[in-house]
Amino acid sequence: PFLQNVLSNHQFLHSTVDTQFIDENQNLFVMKPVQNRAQKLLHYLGHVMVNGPTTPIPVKAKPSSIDPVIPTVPMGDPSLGFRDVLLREGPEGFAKAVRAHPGLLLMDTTFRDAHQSLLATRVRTHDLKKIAPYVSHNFNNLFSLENWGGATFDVAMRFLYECPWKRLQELRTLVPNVPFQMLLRGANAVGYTNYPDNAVFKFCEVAKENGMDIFRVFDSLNYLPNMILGMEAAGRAGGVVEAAISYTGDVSDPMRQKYSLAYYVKLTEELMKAGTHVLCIKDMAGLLKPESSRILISALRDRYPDVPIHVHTHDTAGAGVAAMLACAEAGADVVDVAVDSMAGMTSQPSMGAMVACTKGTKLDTVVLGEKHYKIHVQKQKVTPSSKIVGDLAQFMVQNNLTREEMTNMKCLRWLSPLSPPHSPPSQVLKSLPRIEGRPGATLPPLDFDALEAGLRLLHGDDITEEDVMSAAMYPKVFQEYKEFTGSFGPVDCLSTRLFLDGPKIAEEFQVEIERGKTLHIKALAVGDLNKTGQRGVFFELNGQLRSVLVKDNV
Ligand code: 3PY
Ligand code: ZN
Repeated sequence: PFLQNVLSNHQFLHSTVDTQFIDENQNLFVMKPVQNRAQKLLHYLGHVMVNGPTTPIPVKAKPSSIDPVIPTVPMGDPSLGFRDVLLREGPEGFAKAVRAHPGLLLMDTTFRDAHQSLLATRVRTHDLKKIAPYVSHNFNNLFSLENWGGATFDVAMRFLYECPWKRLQELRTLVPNVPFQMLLRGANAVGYTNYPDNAVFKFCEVAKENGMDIFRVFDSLNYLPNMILGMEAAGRAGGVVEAAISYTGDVSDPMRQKYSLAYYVKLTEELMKAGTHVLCIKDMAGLLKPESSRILISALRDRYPDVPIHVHTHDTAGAGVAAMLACAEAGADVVDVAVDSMAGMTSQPSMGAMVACTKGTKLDTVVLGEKHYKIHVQKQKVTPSSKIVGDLAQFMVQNNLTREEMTNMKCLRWLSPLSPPHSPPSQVLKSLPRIEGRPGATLPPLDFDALEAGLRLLHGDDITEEDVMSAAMYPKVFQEYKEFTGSFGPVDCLSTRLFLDGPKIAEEFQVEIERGKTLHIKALAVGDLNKTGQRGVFFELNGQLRSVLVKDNV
């Protein structure tokens, strides 16, 4: 949807080109006049009005035309929370305070995993910011608010055209008292690939500087070297390190030997040696049942009486509340929940249910009175192996392979978490290069200065340290995000309905493009298709008539 010119052409920038290149690529030498932000936003709105959403959404339903009512918060600062303990006493003191807390603590996943699980990670900063003050004032007793990492980093740029770092900064200002928690994919940081070690270290450092507190570090195969790298990066940045064991199998079934209690105990021992502040059991597939919860958590509690235990699950099978209650009874300090309207199914168990089930018991969450979660009732599987499983299923369908044929290919046997592959079967890798050991260990360090210089050349001088990290994690996605916002302006200022659906004809609305600078816009008309396949879209902007020409792709 946006125009490229030579300044963002890889061949032009990175190789010698001659006049033939100019002859063959004349379109790259058409320089679009620089538009101001307001005109760019009109262009965006016109584009959506003509062509529909710029973000692939898997449902046909239109966003509601009724703006949600945002609950008010009292004047003044919110009450103190666990972040105040963390800032005062550091990660070790924080861990002690968590252990000393008498009731059950909760992590609210609504700002990350819940919408990653139910809404394809499409919740925008615009909306998170609106509810953030309420969360800060009323949910101040949470262990943490999970609001970053996992898929949110990528999706913010790729589909929502907004900066994930700005989300973190803005939420931090609005929620000063509740610790923020993120999901870090071990040595893969927030990506799907291997990064040089220094990129992972720098990523955690910048995340911490921008307001992140607790880093949940996992590796989908529990591959210890990758986990330890992520833990070191989070710890060196000054964050709370929460090493997470990905749980699979069923420890209550004596017939299942591979992921036995002994397996989890041994892995915990390694993570404790590596210096985790908090231990997490990450039941990403929702397999924990009350009995397996009791067996697993009481074994870990007995061995490690001082370390906080935090349990994460998904309510996929509907047993989430029962399992989390069993975990809490067996000695877990924290469990993950989501607000009721975003809970259940592949998301986390409901906060309201956990609060109600523990009320008046020794596990009382104390956190919330009923009045608070009234507001919320008004209305899968683990990365990257979830993607691998999906890709594998497609591969089997495309090649018409049966389960037996796949098993004979021994494709899956080398995926053994505690013993990294010796030599993956040739049927899988064929002639692809093999990496022995931890991939990051053999990658050359990332040259941040060179990366920054290249980005400045392409996008101008307002490139920040955070932008450099975004480009380090997702080079292509970052490039496309910059091109998109270069053409269409700060679309993160638009309400979600306008962002997805554009305005209705004759609708008047306001857009605050920066503090104190508000645009008054009225959508007037969409013109007929002209000979070149474009339509004029007409607006009133601050009382003046404006028009944009939009290519009709439909
Ligand atoms: C992610 O890595 O995004 C996950 O949510 C894994 O559970
Ligand atoms: Zn999860």
